[in-house]
Amino acid sequence: MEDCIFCKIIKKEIPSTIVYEDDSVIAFNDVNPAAPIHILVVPKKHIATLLDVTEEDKELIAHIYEVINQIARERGFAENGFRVITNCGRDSGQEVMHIHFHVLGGKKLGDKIVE
Ligand code: DGP
Repeated sequence: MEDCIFCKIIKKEIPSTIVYEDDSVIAFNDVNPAAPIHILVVPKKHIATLLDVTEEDKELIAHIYEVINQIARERGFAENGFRVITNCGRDSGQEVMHIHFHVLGGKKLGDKIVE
């Protein structure tokens, strides 16, 4: 999608620190990290929000969790643990309208998921 910042990252029109890429998924470091490890895992297909996921995306969504699993093991933070967050819509504070999975770790995260 033309005005989508993550589509521009996928097309390499905007630079990012890519940590994983295949035909359907890209993962890169968040520009504004909230933890020592803060990776965004993003499908290359433009899906605006979690509410726009359909039956035809089920393999893609499952694949995203495989990718997260792989990244966590390869980058050495699987054992200590991590958190995966997908914001959806206004109350969540979703800023980028291209579905993405925040992978957070590298320290003991707060006990509360929401403030
Ligand atoms: P969300 O609030 O869930 O929509 O999170 C969007 C995240 O995307 C936020 O943590 C900052 C990150 N982000 C926004 N623009 C860019 C960018 O141009 N590059 C990178 N690497 N991350 C970005």
